[in-house]
Amino acid sequence: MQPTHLRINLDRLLDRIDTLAGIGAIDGGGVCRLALSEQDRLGRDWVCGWMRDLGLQVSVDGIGNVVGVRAGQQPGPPVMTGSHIDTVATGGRYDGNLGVLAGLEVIETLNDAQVSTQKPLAVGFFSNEEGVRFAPDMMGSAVHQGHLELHEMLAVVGVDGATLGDELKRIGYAGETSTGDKRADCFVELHVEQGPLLEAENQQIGAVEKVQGISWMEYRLRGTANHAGTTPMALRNDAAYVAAAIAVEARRIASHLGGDQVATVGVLALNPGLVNVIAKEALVTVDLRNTDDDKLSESEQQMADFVATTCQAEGVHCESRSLVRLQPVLFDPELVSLIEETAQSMDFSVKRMPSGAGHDAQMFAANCPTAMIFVPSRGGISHNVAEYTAPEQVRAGADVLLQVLLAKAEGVAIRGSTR
Ligand code: HGY
Ligand code: MN
Ligand code: MN
Repeated sequence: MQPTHLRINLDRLLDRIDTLAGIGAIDGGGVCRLALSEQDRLGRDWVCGWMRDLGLQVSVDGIGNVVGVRAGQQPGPPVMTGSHIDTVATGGRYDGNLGVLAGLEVIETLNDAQVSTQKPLAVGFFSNEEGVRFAPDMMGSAVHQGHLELHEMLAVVGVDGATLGDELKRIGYAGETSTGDKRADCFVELHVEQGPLLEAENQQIGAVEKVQGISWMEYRLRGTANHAGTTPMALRNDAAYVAAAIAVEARRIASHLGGDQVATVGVLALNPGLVNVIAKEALVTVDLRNTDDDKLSESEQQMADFVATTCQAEGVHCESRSLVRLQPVLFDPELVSLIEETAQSMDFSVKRMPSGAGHDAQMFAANCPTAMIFVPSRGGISHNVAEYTAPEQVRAGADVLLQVLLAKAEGVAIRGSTR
């Protein structure tokens, strides 16, 4: 009989969130814990310590994914939850971290209540979900689920010139466990929405049905450095002009396509970046996303055509490369319904919705039933130190996660247990 009355211990979960947020803490209450950095190592050490304290069997795989397993009464692939603990450089304390720590809270709640499960349970954190130091994003979970080759990812060179495999060894998380053998019965990830919908509609829980497609392009533009005062406009090869035009075109494409289309120029770096020197070089990234893959492809084509035409007209050389290209992903309808029904059974308001952000869960969706639980982000803010989710919203998400995992793992109270 599933102990449907069981609830998490909110204070314990909030304490862990605060403790982990202290590793890589930056002004404004945010976190900078870039993948495979010293802060990431410290964060990993803390979470692995908590996993071991909870009696989990901890394994580290070849790309540093860490999975803690709680044995079930039967062997077999675990019912899995988790997320990531790496952050963007200006990150918040909930993005990724909430999903991992809520998973640990579920384990501790079951331990306290002496509840066992038929199927094993597992909590994981996956390397380099953000992809801001080493592209692509969701790298660790993609390797874990067999979508990317381990040896290729170990050779990736980051924006700071470091090689991923070297950094993994340096922080002591180049593990022995094999990757790519798809070890999950199902996967449920709790995550902050990172957008405005739940708050705007005053909904407590999001039952996430899909993740939009993602395209990241990098353009390295090379013009001619020259004097800002003496060079006639017609004789310029101005890399900064092309870079700025790309940013304007990204906004035009999003407006023109409308619907779910979004477009972002996140990196725009000029060299030499001096007030009276026409830029010699520019580095530009373009992040395009859409829930509809045909529209996403159309936005990519429009951008590619624009870059080619503008570079030619300005006499600027362009080297472009794709950093990420992920199709939209649909989650498992039954699991989405279970999340929705579980939330409703707890009297939470719940909304079916897409995810605008990429998540580790999308890497599991092809291999096992997968879905996500969202909780609101205040003001829809994320990838920003002001990212915030209220304690009662954290509780709601973690309690829904607890009961969904219990249902999937067939949890039963041990006779005579206290709760
Ligand atoms: O880019 C994303 O959507 C995620 O934060 N990695
Ligand atoms: Mn995330
Ligand atoms: Mn993120």
